[in-house]
This record gives sequence, C-alpha cells and structure tokens, in this order.
Amino acid sequence: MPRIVAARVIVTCPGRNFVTLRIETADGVHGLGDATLNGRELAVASYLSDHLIPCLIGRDAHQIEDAWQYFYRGAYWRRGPVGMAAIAAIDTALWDIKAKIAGLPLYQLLGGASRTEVMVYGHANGKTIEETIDQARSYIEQGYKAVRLQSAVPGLSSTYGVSKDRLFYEPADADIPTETVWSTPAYLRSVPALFEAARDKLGWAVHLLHDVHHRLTPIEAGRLGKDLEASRLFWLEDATPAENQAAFRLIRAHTTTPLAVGEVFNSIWDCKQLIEEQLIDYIRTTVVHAGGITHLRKVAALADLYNVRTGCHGATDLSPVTMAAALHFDLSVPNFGIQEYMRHTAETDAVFPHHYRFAGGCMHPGEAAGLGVDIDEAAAATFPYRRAYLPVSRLEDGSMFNW
Ligand code: GCO
Ligand code: MG
Repeated sequence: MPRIVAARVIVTCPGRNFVTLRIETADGVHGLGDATLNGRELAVASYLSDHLIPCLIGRDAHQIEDAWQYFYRGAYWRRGPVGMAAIAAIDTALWDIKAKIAGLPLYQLLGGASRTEVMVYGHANGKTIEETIDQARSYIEQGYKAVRLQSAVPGLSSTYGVSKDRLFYEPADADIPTETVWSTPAYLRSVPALFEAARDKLGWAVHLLHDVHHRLTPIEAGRLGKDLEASRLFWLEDATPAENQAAFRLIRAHTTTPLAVGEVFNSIWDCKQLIEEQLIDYIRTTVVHAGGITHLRKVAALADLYNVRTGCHGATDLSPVTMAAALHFDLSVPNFGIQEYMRHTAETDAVFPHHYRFAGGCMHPGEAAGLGVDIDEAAAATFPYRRAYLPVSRLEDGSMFNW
C-alpha cells in the first residue's frame, strides 16, 4: 500500500493568500490539495497541521473514502467551512496521488471524459454600463461563450464585482475589512438596464450571467428575476443568502430566470432541499469548500436526479490546485453546466505550474498523471502570508448587511 509518511501545509501569498496541503507517500509520490478559505486562511492551516495531519501519517493513501469518513465523522463537530476545507485538501491530495500512481489524468479515474472540453465564463465589469459592455466584448473576442456582467451601481462608492484593476479582481484587499455601503433600491434600478443594453449591443449568441452576491430578500429577488426575463440570463447567482433554503420557493414562484447558488455551501446538507425541490438550476459548490472531490461527486449525483447542473465557483481565491481539480470533475460529471474562470496573476501561476489550458472559451485539465498541478516551494517561500480580509457591507443608515 502507498503509506503516507509526511504531510505539511504551505502558506503563500503570490498576490493573494493560498493554503496548500502536500501529502507524500513512502515511495515518494506526492499529492496536493487546496485548503484556502479567503480571509480565514490560518484557521484552516492550523486545523490541518494541529488536528488532522497527525492522524494522516501511516494511513493507506489509496483509502480515500475511508479517510473522508474518518475525518468527517471522527471530528464529532461535522461540517462548517474550516473543517470541510481541511477535509477537501486531504481528499484532493489523495486523488492526486491515486491518479499519479495509476499513471492517468484524474478525470480518467472519475469515469473518463463526458465531453471534449469545459465551457467557462469570464468576468466583465466596469464603472458604467458602456465600460462593462466594452469589457464583455473583449472577452467575446478572446473566444468566451459566456460572460458575467457586473456594473457599478450609480450613487454607491463601490460595488461588489467591480474591480479597480482591469484584469484581476481581488476583493480581499485590506488588513482590516474595508467598509462598503449598499442600497438595494439603487441596485435593483440599475441591473435590468445593464442587461437590456448588453443584449442590444452584444446580441443573443453569448451567455450572460450575473451575481447578486446574497444581497436581496426573496421577494426582491423574484422581482429582479422577472425584470431580467426578457434578457434571457444563463443564470442569476446567489440572489439571497441561502441559509434558508425554503426561501427559494418564493423566488422560483415568481420568475423563470435560471437560478444558481452554493459557492459558500460546504456540504450536501446545505443544498439538499434546494435540489430535491428543484428550486435551483445550477449548484455552485466546488472542490475546496465542499469537502473535496469525493463529496462534490455526491452533490452532483444528487443534483443529476433533479435536472440541476453544476457551475463550480472559480474566483481567484480558488487556487490553481482547486482549478485543476474542478476541471477534472467538470470534464467527467454527466450534469456539467459551466465553470467560472478568473485568471490568476503571473506570480500565482509561477508558484503553481500547471497543465490546464484555456482556448476558445473552454478549458481542459490536460493529460498529465494526477491533477496536473504542482507547487514550486522555493517560489512560494518568497511570498509570505499577508493578512487580507474581504470587505464588509452596511446599509446607508449604518446597519450591518451582507457583503
Ligand atoms: C464569485 C464569488 C467571488 C467571491 C469570492 C469570495 O462568484 O466568483 O462571488 O467573487 O466573492 O470568491 O472569496
Ligand atoms: Mg458569486
């Protein structure tokens, strides 16, 4: 058996923080898992180093399901973003090792390719509707078949999804959280105009997406969905905070705009009702935040029974290790929908050399054995951890709100 003899956590900040688990077997095969939880990185690093790694040493690296169950059930305190990101890292690294030993790209162990490539969507944003549409046009020129549109809300000093930097959107931008101000009425007035203009200027061949980022109540979300119906969105994302899954019944009853949710979920229990009642169209949980490949496959299998497709989260805080794992998953899973893709910086790409590639609006994980991604530890060491928080949000009267 491939016995696990060593495991360590590598924290690096090549432009943004990443937490990576590296597991090694007695035969010198190593596997990687991403454990990055944006703004709370060191909690997962400690959970792994202080609590999980001691129980990993000596185990059979091939027993992935058993390891998953051991760490999930064995904690007694199940689920939660910190614990599930740590389990995800172990799970991903073990799949990487298994595929390397098999000499196959991971997707072959997940049932093989169900498609030739994976459609991705890019992020277009701007301070005005015109700027956002111009950006979308440049994505379309690069071959993208799907683009997410986020435009600054007139009257607000900053808006979720609208970056200072053209290419790389990084919201975790401060040593102490940046305070932003939110106005639902201003937002609801601005979004339908953006999509009407986008359809007018960009036509109907491109898929358009939008992320509400958990800012609405169910009835407000129903109204927005209705207002956007004529623009035929691919999806409306995270319309409300989804702790209350039943709230989606109300949204669903009011609109035929397809709904996506789930980037902050960390287990199948967070989306069970949403899926079983067919309240959503796309489930956005991804490898690192939902217990790894093993657990994500269970989410996808449940979703497949109810015509819900996958749409894995792929913002820049998902490291190239998660990106690679997600692409193997996407290529193999029958009910794939779309994959989010935000480019990492050159520094990040240098720290994580990888085989996945982008061409013509689609991606492929490559044919290297395992995940097809590695970590250059010497390069990683030159980028020490820097505390960085996601912003917080308040209403105009000062009440705390959802960012
Ligand atoms: C998305 C997400 C991100 C998150 C980020 C938080 O749809 O890509 O909403 O922009 O805000 O991943 O860490
Ligand atoms: Mg989102």
